[in-house]
Amino acid sequence: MTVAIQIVPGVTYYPGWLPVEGQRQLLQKLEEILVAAPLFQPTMPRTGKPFSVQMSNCGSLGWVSDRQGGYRYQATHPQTGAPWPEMPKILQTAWTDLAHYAPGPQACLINYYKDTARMGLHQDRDEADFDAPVLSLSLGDTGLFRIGGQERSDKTKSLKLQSGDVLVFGGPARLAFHGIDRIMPGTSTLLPNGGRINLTLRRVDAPPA
Ligand code: MD3
Ligand code: FE
Repeated sequence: MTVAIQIVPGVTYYPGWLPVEGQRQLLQKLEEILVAAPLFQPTMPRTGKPFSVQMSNCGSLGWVSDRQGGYRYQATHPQTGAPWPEMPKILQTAWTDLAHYAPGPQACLINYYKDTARMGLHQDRDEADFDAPVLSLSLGDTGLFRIGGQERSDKTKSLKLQSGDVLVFGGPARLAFHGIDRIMPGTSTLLPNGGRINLTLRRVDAPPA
C-alpha cells in the first residue's frame, strides 16, 4: 500500500515507498554504476567553487557542471568520457507508478552527501521540459529538505527525507526553490560508510511539438 501526502501544491510525498530490501538491491546496483561512472565533484560556473555534494549519473543523459562549460546535460561522464550506465529498472518503475508522465526519464542524477555536505536553496532550470515532473528518491541518512515557492524570498517548509522516501515535484512546484540544509549522521545503517544518496529522475529535452 502506497501512502501519498501532498506537502504543497505540486509536491507529493511517498514516505517509505521503497522497502528496505529494495533499498539494498538498489544500493548494490548503484555501487556497480559508480564503478563505471565514478563520483565527481562539480564546480560552479565562473567561480570554479566546488560543490560539497559529489555526483554521478545514469540514464541517457547526465547533469554536470564546471567553471568552463557551466550547468548542462551531456551523454558522457566528464572524466571517463564513457556513456552513462543504464538506469536501474526499479527507478523506471518508480517513474511509471508515481510521476504520471508518459515519456520515460532521460536522466538520473546521483547526489552523494557526506556528513557535512549540503545543497543551498536553488531552482532546477537546466531542463527544456518544465511540464515533466522531477522524481526524487532518498537512500541512507536522513536529509533535512527545504522547499519554498517560485521566488527566493517565499516562505519555506522543511521535511525530513528518510531512506526509501520518494518525492514528486510537478505543476506549480516544478520551479520552486529547494535545498538540503543538512544531513543527520547516524540515522541509517544502509550505507556502510554513512552519508546520504539522493537520486533525481528527470526529462531533459523539450517534448515533441
Ligand atoms: C523541487 N537535490 O539535485 S531532491 C537537485 O536531496 C536537488 O539531493 C536535492 O535539489 C537532494 O537538484 C533535493 C528534491 C528535489 C529535486 C528536484 C526538484 C526537489 C525539487 C526540482 C524542482 C523542484
Ligand atoms: Fe534541485
